Amino acid sequence: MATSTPEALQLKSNIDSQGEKVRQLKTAGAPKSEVDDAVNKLLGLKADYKTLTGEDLAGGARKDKKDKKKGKENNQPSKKQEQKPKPKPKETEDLNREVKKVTRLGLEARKEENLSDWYTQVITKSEMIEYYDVSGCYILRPWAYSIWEVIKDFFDTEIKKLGVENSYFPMFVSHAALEKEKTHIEDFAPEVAWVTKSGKSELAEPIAIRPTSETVMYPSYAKWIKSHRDLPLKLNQWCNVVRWEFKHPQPFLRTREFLWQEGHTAFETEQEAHEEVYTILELYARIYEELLAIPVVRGRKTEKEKFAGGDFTTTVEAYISASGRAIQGGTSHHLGQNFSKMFEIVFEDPKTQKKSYVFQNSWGLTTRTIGVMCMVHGDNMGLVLPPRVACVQVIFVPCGITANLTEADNDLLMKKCDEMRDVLKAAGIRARSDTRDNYSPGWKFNHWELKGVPLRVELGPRDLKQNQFVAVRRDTGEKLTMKNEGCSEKIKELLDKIQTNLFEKAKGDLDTYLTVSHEWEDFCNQLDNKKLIQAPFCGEIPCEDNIKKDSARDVVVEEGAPAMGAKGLCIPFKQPKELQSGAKCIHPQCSKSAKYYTLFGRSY
Ligand code: 87F
Repeated sequence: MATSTPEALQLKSNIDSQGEKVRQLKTAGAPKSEVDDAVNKLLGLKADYKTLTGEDLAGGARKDKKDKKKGKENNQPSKKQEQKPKPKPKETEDLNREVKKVTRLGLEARKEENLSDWYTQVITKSEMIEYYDVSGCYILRPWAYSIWEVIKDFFDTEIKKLGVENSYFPMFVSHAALEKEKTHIEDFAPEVAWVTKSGKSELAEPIAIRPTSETVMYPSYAKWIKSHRDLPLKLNQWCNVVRWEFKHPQPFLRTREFLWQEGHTAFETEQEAHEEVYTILELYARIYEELLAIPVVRGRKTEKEKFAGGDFTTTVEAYISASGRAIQGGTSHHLGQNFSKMFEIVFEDPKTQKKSYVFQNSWGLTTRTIGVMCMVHGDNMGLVLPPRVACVQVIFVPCGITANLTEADNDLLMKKCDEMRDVLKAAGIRARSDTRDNYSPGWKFNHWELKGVPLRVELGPRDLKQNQFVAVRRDTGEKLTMKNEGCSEKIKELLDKIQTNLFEKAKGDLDTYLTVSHEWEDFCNQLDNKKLIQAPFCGEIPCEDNIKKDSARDVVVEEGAPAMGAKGLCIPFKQPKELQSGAKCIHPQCSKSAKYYTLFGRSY
């Protein structure tokens, strides 16, 4: 039986991923029941493979042993698995537009049933992420990195308009520099990774790897800033940082190394600094809303949740309805004069000739953005990419290649795909044409759906004759037959529609789950219904601790974890309504009056 059919290859790849999952669970010391479940699933996939091909597959978990012998620890595919299917004769049946059968071979988990498996499969099978043999670290493949590049280009252009300059500071932090910020870093200390050796010899002094760059950059700021003429100083850097977290890692969402931009600015006046905090926050909101098609709530962090080193923290918060959890999307802090006092960043005030401490901000956005996007838009067929960030916006797939088709007509069809791709490219659309002759149209549909390409264009011999094409939307599955004339404009319009629809869908979700509550019992019930709740709150840290503790549940909501309590997500800038005078704080044991509505919810 054929082991190189697309179905068999897909199944092989599923077996590999599952084998890898088993290995990872074992390495991470996961509970036995979890490992057993994963092993059973692997065995099931192998049985499917045997049913399909009549052959046993040496791979998945077994590959492990072989690889170890060779000293390989990670999940490099073996030569056998790397093989592409052999070119096969042209399709003898018209698979055109009715090949959903193979979808099952794509994702093996459903988003609404097992979110964590679904997520792992989506990001690996869409070729965004490759797993790596250091826990919490992942490879960002071009499909994911290209999204980061779109975000980067947008933000970089916008901050340059504001006069921000890029720079690069070292990734290593001396012990002495890190100590300078001791008071604020105390909470974070367990997450700092240290280099203690070179080769076999101990370093004289351990060197930290930056978890953030305040302590790296601010000693230079102190040197560079002498007079008001050196202000404002606005620097940004695009770099990686390392935070050795011990919570369960998840690609993009919680990783030990991640990419981000960190902006660090210094001003003469508090007012200028304040203005910038909000300007940057609005850019973050635009990244989510305009590029990633994800609505966010803009607000200020509570005293408990703000960056302890600063005066106040602003944030954009997104909502993942599949898990009922909110996620912090990006933060913009006003540091006041806290750091300038610590690092002696001063200038001579031109009016008083006295030394003045600068007012500072810092702001950061990470590759977590990509994970939020996968979670919010992905479905049971795979990734769904918003057109504005999609690496490929339109994929051309030649269809309807039957035995009757002459070679000349076949060539014509391939040529037409490439030609239309070029027309779209010339119009600034990221188009690609998949004219590979060793994959069936059905396999290609499945493949590009899994990768989330917003629009598929199917072209068959009949379409060629009638000067038309069939466009299939990834977000709705809708098929549209269109005349070739003005195709770039029509496709641009369609891509805009997809972008808008994705945003509207996510906005509908957020609106459905965003509520207001004035009673504790109702608050807790709403939380259990996955809601984000705006409730009157006194703003005090001990009270926020109580809200979290007392809203936690014993019931198991998600794989093994008891339902966590509500965290203060932010104090929304747009308050749901005016607080009634004398309104009390939501916590039943709190006798203080409320200061504002605060958004609470379970969160990542
Ligand atoms: C982890 C280890 C050590 C967060 C940490 O948000 C230090 C830290 O300072 C730490 N995790 N933070 C706060 C970072 C604040 C701030 N830095 C610049 C940002 C944006 C960019």
